[in-house]
Amino acid sequence: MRYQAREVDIEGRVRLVMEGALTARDRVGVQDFVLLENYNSEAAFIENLRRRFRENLIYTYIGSVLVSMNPYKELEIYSKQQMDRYRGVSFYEISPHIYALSDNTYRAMRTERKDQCILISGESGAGKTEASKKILLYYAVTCPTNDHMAALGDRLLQSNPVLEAFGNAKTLRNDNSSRFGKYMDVQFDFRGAPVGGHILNYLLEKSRVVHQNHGERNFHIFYQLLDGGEDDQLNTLNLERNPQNYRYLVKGNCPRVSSISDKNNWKVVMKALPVIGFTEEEKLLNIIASVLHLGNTQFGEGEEGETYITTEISNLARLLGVDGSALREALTHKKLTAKGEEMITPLNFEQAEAARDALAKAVYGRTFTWLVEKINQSLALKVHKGSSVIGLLDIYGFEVLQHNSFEQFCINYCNEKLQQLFIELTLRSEQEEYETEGIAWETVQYFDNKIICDLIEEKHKGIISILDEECLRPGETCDVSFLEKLEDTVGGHPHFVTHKLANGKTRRVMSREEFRLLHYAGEVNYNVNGFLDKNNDLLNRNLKEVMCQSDNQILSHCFRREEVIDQKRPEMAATQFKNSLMKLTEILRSKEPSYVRCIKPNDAKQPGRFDEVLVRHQVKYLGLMENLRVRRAGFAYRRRFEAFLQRYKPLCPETWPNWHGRLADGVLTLVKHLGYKDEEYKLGRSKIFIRFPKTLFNTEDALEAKKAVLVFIRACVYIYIV
Ligand code: AD9
Ligand code: MG
Repeated sequence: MRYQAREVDIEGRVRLVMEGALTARDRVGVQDFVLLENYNSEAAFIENLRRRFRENLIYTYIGSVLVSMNPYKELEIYSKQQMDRYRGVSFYEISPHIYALSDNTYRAMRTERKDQCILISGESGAGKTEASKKILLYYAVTCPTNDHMAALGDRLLQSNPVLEAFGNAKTLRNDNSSRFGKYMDVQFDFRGAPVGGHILNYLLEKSRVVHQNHGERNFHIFYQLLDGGEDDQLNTLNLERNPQNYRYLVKGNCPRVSSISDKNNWKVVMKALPVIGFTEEEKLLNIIASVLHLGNTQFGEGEEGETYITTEISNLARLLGVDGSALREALTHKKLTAKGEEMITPLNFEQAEAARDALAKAVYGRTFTWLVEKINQSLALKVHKGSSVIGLLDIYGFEVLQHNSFEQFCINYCNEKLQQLFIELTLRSEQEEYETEGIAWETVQYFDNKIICDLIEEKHKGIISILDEECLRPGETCDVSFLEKLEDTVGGHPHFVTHKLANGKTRRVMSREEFRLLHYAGEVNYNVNGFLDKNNDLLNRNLKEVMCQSDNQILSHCFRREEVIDQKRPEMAATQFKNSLMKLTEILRSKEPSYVRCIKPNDAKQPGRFDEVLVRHQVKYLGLMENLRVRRAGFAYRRRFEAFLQRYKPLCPETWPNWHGRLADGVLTLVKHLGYKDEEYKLGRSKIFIRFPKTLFNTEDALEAKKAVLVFIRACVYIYIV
C-alpha cells in the first residue's frame, strides 16, 4: 500500500491522502477518540492507541483530555520550533500534543482570567513527571519575560532536579520514580509572564530511607553524593565511595542503574542549588551523610537484656550537630511521662533498631519538607494584582505490587479521590456546555467510586478512622487486631474482602494478614504488617529533644522545641494525608481543570513494545472508556458555527464562496444541502453538535473529493492553455 503523507485539518486532524484501499484513518487511527465509530468498544479504543503508537503518534485526545503514551525513546517533537507551531493555535488545528494542551490552558487563563490546573495521572512509569516537565519548559520558553522573570523561569526549572534527587528513586517500575506527590502552582502576572510559584508536597515514601525491595534503590541523592562528591567533601563527611558499605543502600542489591548517571546528576543538583537560593549546602550534605551513618549504627545486647551501641557514634553526632552522649542515650532509652512524672526505660534490641530507623526517616522526611519550603521561598508566590495561576499536579499513580503496604494504601486512596474528582468535573463541564448551548442533557451511566472513597475515609466507620482508633487504643494492639476490627466494622462492605467468608469459612487464597480492596482500578491485597507503626509514625520523645538542640540550623528548624513541650499527639499519618487530600481537591475544584492521562506501553521500559494486556488494564482504571462515554453521551463532535462553515462551505452553492446571513442559518443551509438527517445533528447557540463520526467523515470525504475535482479542472485548464 502506498501513502502520500500530508496534514489536513479536519479540525486539524492529521490525515494522509491514501493511494490504495487502506485509508489514512486505518493507518494512523483517529486523533480524537470521540471520532471512533464504535466508541463503546474497548478493542477499538486499544487498536487506535496501538496504531498511533506504532507511528510514534503518542498523543491522542478524548475531547479536551490528552491521552499520552510513553514512547520510551526521545522523539523530535519537543523543540523550540514545535513550541512555536503550537503557540496561539486552536486546540484542534494541529496534531495533539502536550504543548497544545499547555498553550490552550495558558490562553484560557489569559482570556477567561480564571485559574487553571492540569491534572496528570497514570501509573508508575507512564510519563507523568516527564509531561509536567514539558509543560513547565513550554511556559518557561514561550511566555513573555523580563530579566527578573527569566530568573524565575530558571528557578522553576531548576527546582526539578533538586526535588527529584531527594524525592525520586529507582523502583522496579520506573528508574526515576517520584516517591512523593507534587502540586505546583505557577503564577502569571496580568501580562501573562510567570512571576512566582509554589509547591505542595504530599506524603514522601519515608520507609524507603531504611528499606528497599529487591531491585530497587534508596533516594537518588545518596548515590549521587557518593559517586559525584569531591574527595575532600567525602573525607569531611567520613564517607566512602562504595554504596555497598552502607546498610541503608544495600537492601535492594542495586547500587547502579544503567539509565542513570549519578555523577552527572550530582553536578546538575549542585549547580541547581544556588539558582534556587541555597546557601546551606554544607548543612544539607551533613544531613545526607548522617542518614547513611545512622544506618550503619549497630546495637549489641548485654547480659541483662540492655542494649548498647557497638559502633562509633561521635562522627554521627558531629554530622547531626548534637551531643554524642545524649544521642547515645536517646537511641537506647525511651522517656515516658506518666502521671506527671518522667520515666526513662531502656529499649530492647528491636526497639533500639526501630528507634534508629525512625530517626533516620524523620531526619530525611523533615529535611525534604524543609527543602520544599526553601524552594518555595525562592519562587516567592506574591500577591499580584490581576495575576492568575496554572496548577500542575504530578502525583504517584495507582500501584499494585507483589507486597502492598501502608504506602500503597495511601497512594491508591489518593488515586481513588482524584478519579472521583475527575468524573465529577468532566460530567459537570459537559453538562454546563450542554446548558450554555441550550441542548437537553442526556444522562450517562458511569461507575461512581464514591462508595470506595467512603469505605476508606468516612468518619468513625472508614478504614482510616479504624486504623487511628487502633493506634490510640490503650492496651495490646497490633496489626492483626486492626484487621479484626476492620472485619467487624466493614466486613460486609461490597468492596472489602478478607480471608473470612460470610459463612464463617476461610478463603484459602488470602493470608490472614491481608485485606483486599476492590478499587475502581482493580483489586489490591494489602498486608497489614507495619500499618500501625507507619500510621503512628512516632519518634521517641528523647530523640526529639536531642534533635531540637542540633546546631545544624536545618535540623533545628525541622525539630521544633514546641513539639517536645506540646504533649498533644499530632495527627496520624493517614489522617494527615486524608486532610491534605481534602485540601488538594478543594484547590483543584476551584480551578478550571485540564487532564493528561498517561499510559505505559510495556513493563520492560522499552521503545516500540505495545503490551496489550497492560495497556487495556490502564485504559480501564484510568476510566478512559467512561470518559469517552461521557464525552460522547449524545454527540461525537462539536464545532463552533464559524469554523464549521468556513471549512465546509465549498460543499454548498449557497454558502460558497461566502455566507452573508446569520451563522446558524448558514450552518443549517449547509447541512440541509448535505442531506444531514434531523437525528444526526443539533444546533446549539454557538456550536453544531454532530451525533455520529460517520456523518462527519462523509462530509470530510466529500470535501476531499471536491478539492480533487478542483485540482483536476485546474490541471486541465493549465494543459489546455499551455
Ligand atoms: V512515577 O509514578 O513517578 O513512578 P511517572 O512520573 O509517570 O512515574 P516518568 O515521567 O518518570 O513516569 O517516566 C518514566 C520514564 O519514561 C522517563 O524516565 C523516560 O525515560 C520515559 N519517558 C516518559 N515520557 C517520555 C517522553 N514523552 N519522551 C521520552 C519518556 N521518554
Ligand atoms: Mg513521576
